[in-house]
Amino acid sequence: MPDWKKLIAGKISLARRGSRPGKQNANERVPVGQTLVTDFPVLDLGVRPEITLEHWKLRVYGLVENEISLDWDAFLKLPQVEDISDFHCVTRWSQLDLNWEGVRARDILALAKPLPDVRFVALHSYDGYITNLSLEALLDDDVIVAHRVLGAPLSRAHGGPVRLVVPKRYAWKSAKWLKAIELRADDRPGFWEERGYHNEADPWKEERFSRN
Ligand SMILES: Nc1nc2c(c(=O)[nH]1)N[C@H]1C(S)=C(S)[C@@H](COP(=O)(O)O)O[C@H]1N2
Ligand SMILES: [Mo]
Repeated sequence: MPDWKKLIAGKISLARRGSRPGKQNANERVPVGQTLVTDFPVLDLGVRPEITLEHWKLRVYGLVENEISLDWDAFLKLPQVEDISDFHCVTRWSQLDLNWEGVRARDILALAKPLPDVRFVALHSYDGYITNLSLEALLDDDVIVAHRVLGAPLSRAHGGPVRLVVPKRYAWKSAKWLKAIELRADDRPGFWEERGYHNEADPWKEERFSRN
């Protein structure tokens, strides 16, 4: 088992650390307080579930007319897109130009026919992780349910076989090992949101913490 207390404290202290002058704004695509990296770090709670393609399923449930559970073949038959976007982690690294391949989250949602009172979503992962988004944020056209990046199948470390990618939010909203999308009328904080991280998480507004 990971040492949760140590992990959580470590992450929060990294995110709280003052930004580094000099390195800031060297590139207008890098939000304030972030430093560019090119090695695509791996970050998570340390539980990296192994899900075979045979057993993998993605469920969409909650306030929907038509609950769905996609298996691997059904998922690959959906319209596939490639989207190049930047990835910003609250622990202050950013990686530019990741070319994600997969299915737009909005296309998957449409299959489930969301009811009119849906305003929020909860993303559930195979490692037990949960994060939340507004419906609006999930429907953005750069939000991808991804199974490939950098020209190769998504590795288990980066959330394979399938993860969510939400480029306009800090990376903790990009749920790895995605298992289910729950459509809700009310918002409910996820793992990090319950521990003081900002509910919206827009890196361009430096929405790191919900309070200072
Ligand atoms: N299921 C799951 N998704 C997760 C996490 C996690 O612990 N579990 N960590 C989040 C955090 S805090 C970050 S910064 C990114 C890191 O993604 P990467 O490891 O591909 O860089 O994944 C996010 N998605
Ligand atoms: Mo993170």
